[in-house]
Amino acid sequence: MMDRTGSCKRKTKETEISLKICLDGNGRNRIDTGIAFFDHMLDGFARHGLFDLEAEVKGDLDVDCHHTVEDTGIVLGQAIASALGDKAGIKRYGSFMLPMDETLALCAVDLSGRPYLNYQAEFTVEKIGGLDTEMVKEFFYAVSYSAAMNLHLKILDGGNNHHMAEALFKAFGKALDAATMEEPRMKEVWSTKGSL
Ligand SMILES: [Mn+2]
Repeated sequence: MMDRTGSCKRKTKETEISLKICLDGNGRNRIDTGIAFFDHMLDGFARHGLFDLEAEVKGDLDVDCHHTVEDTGIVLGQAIASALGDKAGIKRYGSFMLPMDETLALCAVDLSGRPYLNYQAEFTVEKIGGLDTEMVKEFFYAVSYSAAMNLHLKILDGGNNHHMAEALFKAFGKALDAATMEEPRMKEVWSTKGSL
């Protein structure tokens, strides 16, 4: 398989982002979004998905974290889509159930070309570090539409808000790793329609 790396740069009045992801990496990452807790989440995603990830994000954090987190999701989704190319010879579906102490998170992914987010997570605090908890959903929503993936995320059991957020990001990494993995028995695009 060719080098599955995707890069994306995006600049608006609100954010300036440069991001690169290699789907066949080993989890090495260099992430700076200006929000330490969000960096910690993206590190968990990359590390446990075995993706090499570089992300340099300069956002209008003096406003709040909204644009920074949402736009990072948009750019990450675009980079994933670009790394995947025509999606020939990959497993397409992936899912993972990730425990973190009292928390149990589920993530299921279909790299279907049809964006959809089903997100069920109830946080009980408004903020974790510098990250507004309502932005966790916005991040995954942005990834789902910009990568055109069907993404289901669910907290089946929770308690500690840090664990809940982290379990979602790690479960997403594991599920996406499974979905992007090569399937040697399948040479073409795995769809009855012939394209994804
Ligand atoms: Mn943590």
